[in-house]
Amino acid sequence: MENTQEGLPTDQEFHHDLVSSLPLEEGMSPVRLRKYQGVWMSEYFLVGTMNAQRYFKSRPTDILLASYPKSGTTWLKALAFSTMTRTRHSFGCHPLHHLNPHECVPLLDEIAGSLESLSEIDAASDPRLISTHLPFSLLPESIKSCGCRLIYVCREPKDTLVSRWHYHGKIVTNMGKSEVIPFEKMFDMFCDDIMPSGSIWEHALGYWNEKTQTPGRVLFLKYEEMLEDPTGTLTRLAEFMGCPFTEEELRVGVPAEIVSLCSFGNLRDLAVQQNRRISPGGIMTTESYYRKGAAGDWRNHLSPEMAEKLDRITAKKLQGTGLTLGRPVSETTAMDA
Ligand code: PAP
Repeated sequence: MENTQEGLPTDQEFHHDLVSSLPLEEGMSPVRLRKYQGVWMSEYFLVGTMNAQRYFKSRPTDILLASYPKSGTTWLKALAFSTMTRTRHSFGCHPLHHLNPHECVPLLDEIAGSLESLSEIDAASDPRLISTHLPFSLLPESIKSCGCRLIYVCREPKDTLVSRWHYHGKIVTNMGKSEVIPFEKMFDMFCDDIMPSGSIWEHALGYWNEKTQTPGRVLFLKYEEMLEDPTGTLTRLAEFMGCPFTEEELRVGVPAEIVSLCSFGNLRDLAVQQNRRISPGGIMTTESYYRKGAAGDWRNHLSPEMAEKLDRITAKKLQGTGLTLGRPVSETTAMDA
């Protein structure tokens, strides 16, 4: 698979050297960010990203779950995995009872850090369910060109930021550190696109553009719509994945069973019971992926000025694209009144 000629650096050594030569940002310590191909990325995922770009061979039958971090990935993985494998597992003794959704659907950017794990994905049978936090521009060429289906989940930027900040606090604690980045500092970095996986707006737009250019290739989901109508979302998901629910499944309530298995409360309770360290890098725990599981928590963290600033950036970045993320402050306030 890789260059092993005597005297020459292996591709792995080359990738490690390349990572350490990239521009570094330490404002989100202990997470180190490196600018790679124009995007700020978590250093931890960079060798995996480079390996994936170089070696990963996508197939037209693959289904790729893509998201900006903290946008609903865990939930989407649970729903897609349990829908795709529903004829193999009974709800009474389901893999999700002992595995975290992240262990059921591998993150390409992480797993490709080990060429051995990458070859296990290579050997997996169709259809493969794989996930990524990579922006569309950084995806391996084989994914871009092979025509495989992409499912993208996006979320209100203000809530994504809040979720990220809390998650960052868990990283800090789990690594035995004490310095948590002030929320205001992360807010500024978020506005300036200095975050793992780069700009939330560019990220969403990359997949949105692919959706508009290649009809039928991308299912675009919104976290808030999933909360409002989980069964409707699941029905669309199953149809898009090519395994729609049959009349009989609808009659006996299979979609409701899946929604309930993957509900925030159920997955969080299972994670508490599982109580294990998992990825990335064995730092996080099974519980780390569940906090509030709701829309609108930004109101408890952002000042009105901060919310307005983020809404302004969102409106400007998405102007004329047809894509919307979240709702403007005035609309939210009006609804709350
Ligand atoms: P990741 O990028 O690290 O995989 P991701 O799953 O995308 O994280 O996002 C985590 C958010 O999804 C958390 O949001 P919060 O911090 O605002 O609470 C988490 O609580 C939420 N989440 C996880 N599972 C579910 C679920 N089953 N239903 C609804 N929300 C969920």
